[in-house]
Amino acid sequence: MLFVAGILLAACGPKQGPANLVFDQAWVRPLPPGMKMTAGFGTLHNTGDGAIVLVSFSSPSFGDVSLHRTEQVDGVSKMRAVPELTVAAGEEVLLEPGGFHLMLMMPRSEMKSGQHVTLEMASDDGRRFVFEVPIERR
Ligand SMILES: [Cu+2]
Repeated sequence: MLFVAGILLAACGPKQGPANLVFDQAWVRPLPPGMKMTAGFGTLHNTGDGAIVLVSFSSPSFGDVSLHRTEQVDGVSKMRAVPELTVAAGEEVLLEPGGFHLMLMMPRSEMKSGQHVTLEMASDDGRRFVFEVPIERR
């Protein structure tokens, strides 16, 4: 619990500025047995009055985190890396199965339902946003 409290304090620290990005209803899918990757979803909501351009994604629980988008190409589902994501002021961007998702690779431990994952996002102007996201089967 101390660990979690420390993260929350860091997220509210003076260097961070106002936390204008909310990750609503966020969840991470439990790691399928034997799999080395999973995905995170939720609704990114920019509550501020300027656009947020997300350019970097990371997590202490995974060696590699990136933003992907699943697209249908000639009836075949393909994933593409998305280098940056702009969330306009007041707007929402949905991360959901079959669309945008956070690709979580190289897990550092078993990821089971009921645990939490810390996800970090950084914008092009250097702001960092930190979220505690539950691992849930949905
Ligand atoms: Cu993906």
